[in-house]
Parts: sequence; structure tokens; C-alpha cells
Amino acid sequence: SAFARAEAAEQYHSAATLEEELRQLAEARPDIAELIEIGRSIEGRPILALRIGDRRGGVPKVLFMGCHHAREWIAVEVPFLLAKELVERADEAPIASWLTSGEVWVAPMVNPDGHEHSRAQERLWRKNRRRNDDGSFGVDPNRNYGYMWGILDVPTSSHVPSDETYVGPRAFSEPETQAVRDLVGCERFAGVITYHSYSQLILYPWGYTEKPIPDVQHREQMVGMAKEMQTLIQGVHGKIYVPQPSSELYPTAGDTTDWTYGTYGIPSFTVELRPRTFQEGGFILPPDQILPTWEENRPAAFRFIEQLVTA
Ligand code: ING
Ligand code: ZN
Repeated sequence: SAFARAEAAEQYHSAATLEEELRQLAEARPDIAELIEIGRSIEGRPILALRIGDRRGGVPKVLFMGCHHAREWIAVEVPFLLAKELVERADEAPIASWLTSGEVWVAPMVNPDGHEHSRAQERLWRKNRRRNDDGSFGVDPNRNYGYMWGILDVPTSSHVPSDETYVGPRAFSEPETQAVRDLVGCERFAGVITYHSYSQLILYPWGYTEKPIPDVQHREQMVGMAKEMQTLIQGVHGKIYVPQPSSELYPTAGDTTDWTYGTYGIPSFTVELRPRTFQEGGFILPPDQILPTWEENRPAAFRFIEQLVTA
């Protein structure tokens, strides 16, 4: 029932309950859904992706990711609910045609070790659980990607291991970013969205420089897509998600979207979910906001799929 669905959506997942539910989705519809382990975390947890589509080969593919950062729990739930809805409504228009003409990959929890640490030990933990040479813990997975990696040395992109934004000893030093690197290297995606929280922003490259993307067509395409997402999101519950280049927020090198766009030319976005401010709770978003946050992001995610799989 709708009531049972709403109840279920009012709880945050652990790595284990997420795995269980992804497995159930794949088992319910083996004709269109496949659970794939794209890698393993430092502590040995599977990094999982659900591949959703009729499995034709040679079709355009879109990738949604969540939870590079441990404390951003809502960033697991939005891509998970996307995967769930695509599987449960796979035979309805327009989803059925998307799953024939294209393929959707969803990896809701890229950093399961960090997420478990945030649940059990330190709610505001951000990084993965690498034990660094100086005895401190954690590399920032969203600074560890291999495009312009490490070129900045600033508080928002740090070479000091104990810092919150530690870039790691080298590009792709971490199994979590290696898993994404290997997936994106194999599958040639037409678009990437990676969910974070919080601030209600729609970020696009670059992070490493304030210079605009030199390719005018790419720049206009990404700005146009970001503005359209803003409009679609605002239309649901009135929340404003502001589009901007990520360097306008703060300078970063080695983030996910600089790498997917810079290396492969893939239109790539970071969506910073609810809430807007620290005063509204920051990373601590009450579970009764999971469903409205998904509801407002649904049309933007659907539009992204529609645009790229029917292109
Ligand atoms: N914010 C992002 C971070 O990694 C970001 C912001 C995204 C910066 C993309 C640059 C590129 O710092 C959170 N909340 O993680
Ligand atoms: Zn984040």
C-alpha cells in the first residue's frame, strides 16, 4: 500500500539493509535489474550498483551515485528510491521505454565504511576509513579522482592526512574511487549525477578553476540542464536548488564531476540535497524529509534519464 511505502521511506538505510533491498529489487525483476559489485571498500564491504534496463548492449547509459561522504545520509536515499521506482514501475510508460532505449545504473552508497562509522561512532564523519601514515583516518573520496588531482593545497582540498578534505597520497589511491573509475571506464556513460548534502545546489564543473568550461557547447548544455533541473525541483515543493559551477562554492581538485567531465566529456552534476542551511539541521535531516526530498528530485532525475537515453 501507499502507506506501507511511505513508512518504509521514512527510515535511513545501513549498508546491510541497503544491500538487502537492492538484492530484493534484482530478484523481483531479473529480466531488467542486476545487482553488481563494482568494488570493495577498505573494510571489505561491497560497493554495489543496480543496473536497470532490458540489457540490449550498445544503448546510452546514465549513472547516479550517492554517499561519497559518510554523514550525508539523504544522499543514499534519493538514488535508492530512484532505483526502487524504476524497478517497481518498469512496465509503465515512460519508464518502460527508457529501459528499452537505455540503461540506468544506480550506486547509492559509494562509501559504505564511512557511512557505517557515521551510524555507529561519529555522526559527522565525512571521509572513508583509510588508516593514513600519520595514524589519522580517512581520505576524502570526493578529492581523490584523477583529473587535476592534487593541484590545489587549500583548506577545501588538503594534503594534510588528518584534514576533512584530505586528497589522499595519489589519485585513485582508494578502493571506493577505483570502483567508480573502473565502472565509468567500462560503461561509457552519457550522464552522471552524484548526490551529496546539504545546501540545495546543482553544481557542475569546474571545481579546480574558476575559469568557465572552454567548450561553449558543453558549457551551455550543462548550464541549461542545471537550470531545467532547478525548475523541475522547485515545481514540486517550492524548494530552490541553486545552479552554479562548483568552484563558486569553493575551490576543489579531484572531485567526481571534474573527472567524469574532464576525462570523458560526460555531462556531470553534483546535486546537494536538503536542507539549505546549517540552522535547518545541516547533515542531520529528519527521516520524515526523505520522501519529500525524493519527490522533489524525481522529475529532475527522470528528465535527465529521458534526455540522455532518447538522445
Ligand atoms: N560538498 C561538496 C564537496 O565535496 C563540491 C561540494 C561538489 C565541491 C563538487 C566541488 C565539486 O565538498 C559536500 N557537501 O560534500
Ligand atoms: Zn558531500
